[in-house]
Amino acid sequence: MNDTIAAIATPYGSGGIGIIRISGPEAMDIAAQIFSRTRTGKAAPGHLASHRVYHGYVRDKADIIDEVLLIPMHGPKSYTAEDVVEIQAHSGTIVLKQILELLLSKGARLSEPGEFTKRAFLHQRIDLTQAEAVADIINARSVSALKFAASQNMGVLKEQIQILRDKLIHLLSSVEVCIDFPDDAADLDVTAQGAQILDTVITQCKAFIQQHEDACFLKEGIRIAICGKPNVGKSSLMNRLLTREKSIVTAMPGTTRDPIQEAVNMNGVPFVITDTAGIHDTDDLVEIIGIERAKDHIKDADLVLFMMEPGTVLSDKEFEKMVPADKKIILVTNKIDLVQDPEGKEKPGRPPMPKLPDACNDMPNLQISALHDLGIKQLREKIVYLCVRDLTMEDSAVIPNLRHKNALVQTLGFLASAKENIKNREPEETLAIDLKNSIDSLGTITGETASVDILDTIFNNFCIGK
Ligand SMILES: Nc1nc2c(ncn2[C@@H]2O[C@H](COP(=O)(O)OP(=O)(O)O)[C@@H](O)[C@H]2O)c(=O)[nH]1
Ligand SMILES: [Mg+2]
Repeated sequence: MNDTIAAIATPYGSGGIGIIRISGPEAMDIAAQIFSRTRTGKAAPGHLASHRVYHGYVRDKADIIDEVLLIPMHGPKSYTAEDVVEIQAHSGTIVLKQILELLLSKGARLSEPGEFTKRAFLHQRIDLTQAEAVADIINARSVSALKFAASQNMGVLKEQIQILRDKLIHLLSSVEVCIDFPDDAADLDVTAQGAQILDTVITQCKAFIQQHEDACFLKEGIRIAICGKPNVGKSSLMNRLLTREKSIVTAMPGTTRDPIQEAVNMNGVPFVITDTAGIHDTDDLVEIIGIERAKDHIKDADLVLFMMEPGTVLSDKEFEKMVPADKKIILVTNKIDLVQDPEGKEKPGRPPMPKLPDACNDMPNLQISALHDLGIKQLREKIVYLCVRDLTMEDSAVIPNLRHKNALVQTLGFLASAKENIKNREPEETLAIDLKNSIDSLGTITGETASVDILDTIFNNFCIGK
């Protein structure tokens, strides 16, 4: 962290403004070397006051590269907690590159991915959960994902983990008193007090894990698989839900072979929808593979849309073969236009409604026409309702990510062992080891005890300039 880094912080391409960011001990000096207040080259002010906006020009000797705004921020009141300068230039690939190259020629180093945020973490301006939230905010694909990322960025998860960690640290210090001064500690009932603290921390860790299980799909997307026999209109429905033509629709059965997957937002909730090959008996090798893949997607899905058309007849066995028993299912009868006219009057000579096994009686059952856009809005509402109705999240709720969850599971292991030790009246030294391990394990979440590997994995996923 002894050198000064620079990078283009805004996306490549043309735009209104492009920002170049410099951070490190030489940031002010380097910026002053390329900046002048006037066209003719009146030098930069000797001292760049913090948090002010300077208008001027970036110059390479006599050549003016661009007219810019320059914003110096003295550490620690900056993103990285170091001296930072942001240069707002016109956004074009060439102009930004030229300014960056000029900065590099004056002694700055091109930053690595996520290095600005990593410096903020290493200077303890933010913890690891907040750093991860920065990436989550950038990558958020839905309102809900953004909401949770933003609250994590404000330090909500960090604070809650710290509370648990502090409880354990407090307990550990009492245990250590008992170890060091066994005579004086007779009055200190560490075991009773310890068991109670352990229970509180265990309950909270479990609640966090549950929150991950319940709600991580709000970050990653609820998985929906559309399945059914060939030609019932699965691809047509996929396109309707996406509101664009993604899946190929033809009157020929067996058109969709590879599963087609796409992310979509419904009512601010992210979904990942998969259109699958129609399931039926076939000799076509490609179709057989497609059907196997379809079954995998159905198995993994959080919700299955089981599609039929008028005239479909399904036996118990057939239905079971297509959808595993424990799935959340919405039955969707498509091509309702063949049965009713737009006013809901039955058409003469209409095909009969699908005949389904008794097991389907209690499942939600909707009638749509993917071709004529009938009942799609109701289907969307039903999908969102079924998937998120149980989810009453407070605004300050946190959703631990997979890394946090794994650390919590590991912590629970140490805490369970600590409880056993208390129960079996093992020596205090053993309890102290379990407590230390659980404290360290919680510390990997906030970064207090995270290894270099963990840090690298997290920050390498950032873009350059962040
Ligand atoms: N009448 C009618 N035809 C439809 C409807 N939805 C789809 N189709 C037609 O049914 C055929 C099969 O559709 P497709 O989406 O490829 O079915 P998939 O094989 O299940 O993916 C195509 O000719 C579609 O135009 C509908 O709501 N009404
Ligand atoms: Mg299809």
